[in-house]
Amino acid sequence: MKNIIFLLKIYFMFILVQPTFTVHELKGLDYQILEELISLRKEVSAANKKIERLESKDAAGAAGAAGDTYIRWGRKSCPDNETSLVYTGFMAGSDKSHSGAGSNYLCLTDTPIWDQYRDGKVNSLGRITGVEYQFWNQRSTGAAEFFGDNMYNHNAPCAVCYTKRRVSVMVPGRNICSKGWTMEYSGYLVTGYHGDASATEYVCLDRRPEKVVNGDADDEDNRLYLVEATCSGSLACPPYVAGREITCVVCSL
Ligand SMILES: [Ca+2]
Ligand SMILES: [Ca+2]
Ligand SMILES: [Ca+2]
Repeated sequence: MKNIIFLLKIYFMFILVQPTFTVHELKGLDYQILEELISLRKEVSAANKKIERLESKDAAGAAGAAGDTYIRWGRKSCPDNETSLVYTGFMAGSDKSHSGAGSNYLCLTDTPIWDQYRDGKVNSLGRITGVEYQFWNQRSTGAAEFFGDNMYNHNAPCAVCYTKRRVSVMVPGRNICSKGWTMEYSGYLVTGYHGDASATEYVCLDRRPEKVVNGDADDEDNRLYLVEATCSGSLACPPYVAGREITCVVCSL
């Protein structure tokens, strides 16, 4: 059938054009069109594949492949603003008397899974402790005026939170976010005691922290304090004020 149509086309072209072309030339023309058609089909196929790739990339983004995580110190849940919980844990770090230990706080999972282990024998001195709210200067109230409850000697939990927003940042010294940013949580800057041997870290403790169950013993191994401005040296005062407790906020965009 295709051959018949092809021959009919040639016949009518001969009639209409009053052949300045030979059959051979027309066949050549047809092959040229065919080649161009094949080439166009290849280009369309490549373009379709490219579109499919871009669409699947978009879908991955929409499904949450992008985003950021942060630690919400002092809480076992994540803010109710389109964030989700990655895991809950115990705030952990180095013993206050150990000068050579890790200086960072960890959000140590509350559901550990073990690999090889050997209990009851100390093989090395890489150690980790929990962390307790100390706030010694506010111990008469347990810093309830800051945190809404008596926190003294209670141990601190933490939560690792995932946000679909692209990036998050902790801003020390403020408790609201800049325009266009979303607040994840706000609170007070905390760290270890300046007189202890161990180095610790400055982190943002939620302004309404929770307590680890049965963690109210006076453990004294790793203690959290509010952070105050020191105005006798290099810190700019104003805007900072001697002895005033510094706020913090975690913002995302
Ligand atoms: Ca404790
Ligand atoms: Ca204590
Ligand atoms: Ca103070």
